[in-house]
Amino acid sequence: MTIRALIFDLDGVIVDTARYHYIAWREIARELGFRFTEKENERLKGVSRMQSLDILLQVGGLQLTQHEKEQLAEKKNAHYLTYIERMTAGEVLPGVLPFLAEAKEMKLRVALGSASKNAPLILEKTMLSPFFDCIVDGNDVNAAKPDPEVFLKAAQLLEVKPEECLVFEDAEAGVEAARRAGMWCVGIGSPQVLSAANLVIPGFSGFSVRDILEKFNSK
Ligand code: B16
Ligand code: MG
Repeated sequence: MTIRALIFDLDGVIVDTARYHYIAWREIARELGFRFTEKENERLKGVSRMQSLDILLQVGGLQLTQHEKEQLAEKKNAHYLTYIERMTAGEVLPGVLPFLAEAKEMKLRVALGSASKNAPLILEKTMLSPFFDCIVDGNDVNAAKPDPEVFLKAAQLLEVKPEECLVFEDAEAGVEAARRAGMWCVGIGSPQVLSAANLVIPGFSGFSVRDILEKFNSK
């Protein structure tokens, strides 16, 4: 078995947009009249925009109509975009740039598999778009992670088999999606939380693509 493609999640793996999501959701909660804490925000990581809103409303004990929910999600996104528009290459997480450059040099296929509908804009602002052969994001899928759809679509576009793909994920639901897709998975974060991953590293700093692939190739 040989890994031919790398698929990266975005938020929490390549950049840390969670704090911008948090500021924007907290503002919506404030307008609705309740507090939304950073700890509660952890539940939104890797989850789609509408599912995030459902969790927020659950925290506030509120029930709204579909129309009201759509308006709130739009409002949150407009607020979130004011932060995203100002993002720069300096916000790419440590070690990511050399890792992507090495993958390119090794002629591996590289895809993004993210729940975010803003993924292309974030890659553009952080100057990472040229590293990706394809982007599969929240605009392209019907089922959110832990459903494997996002990663299976990426493999299809890259014309590789699932077992030739290595996924990098920071969220439990994302690790599950990768494993359900029949792919290998490196968790970025804590081994306790991401125990379903084949390997867990704290971040990309100090890790080369060659080091990581050695652990998977011909397994
Ligand atoms: P948007 P990922 C996810 O990104 C975030 O982790 C999650 O908090 C967010 O709700 C979701 O994207 C949708 O984002 O509102 O921009 O469409 O981790 O899958 O890259
Ligand atoms: Mg993530």
